Amino acid sequence: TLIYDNDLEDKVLSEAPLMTMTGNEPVILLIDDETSMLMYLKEELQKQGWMVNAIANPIKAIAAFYDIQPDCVIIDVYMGQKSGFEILAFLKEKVKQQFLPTIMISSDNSKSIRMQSYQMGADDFIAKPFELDELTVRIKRHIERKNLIDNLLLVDELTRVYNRKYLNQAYDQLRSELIRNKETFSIVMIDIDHFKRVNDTYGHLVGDQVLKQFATFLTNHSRPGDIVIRFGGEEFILILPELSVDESKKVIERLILKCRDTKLNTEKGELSCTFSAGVVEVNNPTQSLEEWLLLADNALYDAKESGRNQLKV
Ligand code: GH3
Ligand code: MG
Ligand code: MG
Ligand code: MG
Repeated sequence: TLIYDNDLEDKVLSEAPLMTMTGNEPVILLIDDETSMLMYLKEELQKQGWMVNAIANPIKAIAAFYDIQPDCVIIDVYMGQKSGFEILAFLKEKVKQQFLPTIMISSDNSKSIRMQSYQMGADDFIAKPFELDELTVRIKRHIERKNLIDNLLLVDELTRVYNRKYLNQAYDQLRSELIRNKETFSIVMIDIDHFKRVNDTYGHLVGDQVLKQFATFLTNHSRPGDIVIRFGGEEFILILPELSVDESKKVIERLILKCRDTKLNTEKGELSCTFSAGVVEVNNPTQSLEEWLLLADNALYDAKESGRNQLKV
C-alpha cells in the first residue's frame, strides 16, 4: 500500500525528535512512506541499541539528512512523490568519497528493481516481507564495515579539513602535553550563523560550497600547529595549542571581523557569512574531551543567544 499521510508522518517526526550522534550508538535513517512499516521497524531496530530516525516523507528525509548524519540508510523503493532511487542518487552524490551503507527495501523483488538498486550503488537489497533477524544481522554487518572504514579516515570529505575522529586523537596528544609540560590549549567551537538560510535560499549545493570555503578561510587564517576540524554540519572546532583563553579570544575576535569581510565564491556569486563561537581553555587533564566540548558548546549557545556574530567564554 502506498500511503502518504502527512499527519501520521508529522506524528512520527514529532514523537521522535531528530536523533543525532550523541553517544556511540549507530544512527540509522529509515525512509518508508508506509507508516505502519516505519513504526514497526523503528521499534524493532531500536531494540538493537541503534538510534533510529524514521521518516515517511522522502523530501523531509533529504532535508534532515545533514542533521542526522546516519551510519546506515534504509530506503523503501516505492514512495508517493519521490522514488527511493531518487533518494539513493542524492545520497550517492552527497557522500561521494565517504562510505555510507545504503539498503534498498521493497516488496517488488523483481530482478530489474534489484539490478537498479545495485547499479545505482546500493550496498544491499532486502525484499519485503523480510525476516527481521536476517535484516538486523545484515544492517549490523554494514555498520561494522562503515566503522572500520571510518576509522581509517581522518579527513572530512567535503571540506578537506580534519574530521571529528581526528579530534579525539588530537585531544589525547595535547592532553599528554598538558600533563608533561603544563601546556594549556584552547578549544573553540564555531557555528556558522543562520546557515539554514543559505541552504533555503540557494540550495544545498551552494551550502556545500560555502562550507568548503569557510573551512578554507579557517585554515588560511590559522597558525601552523592550529588544528581545524569539521565537527559536523556547519560546526567547526579550532584547537589552538599553547593559547590561553584570553589569547584565543583575541585571535577569534580578529577572525570574526575578517570573516564578515571575506567573500565566499559560489556558483550563485559571492556570499559572506558570520559565525558564533565558544571558547574553553583546557587546563586540567582530568576532564574529558566531552566535558570540555560541553563547556565550549554552552559558551557557543550563549554567543548565539546574545545575537550571534560573536564569541563567548
Ligand atoms: P544558527 O545561527 O542558530 O546556528 O542557525 P543555523 O541555521 O545555522 O542552524 P541550524 O543548526 O538550525 O541549521 C544548520 C543547517 O546546516 C541545517 C542543515 O541542513 C545544514 N547542513 C548541515 N550539514 C550540511 C552540509 O553538509 N551541507 C549543507 N548544504 N548543509 C548542511
Ligand atoms: Mg512504499
Ligand atoms: Mg549548528
Ligand atoms: Mg548554525
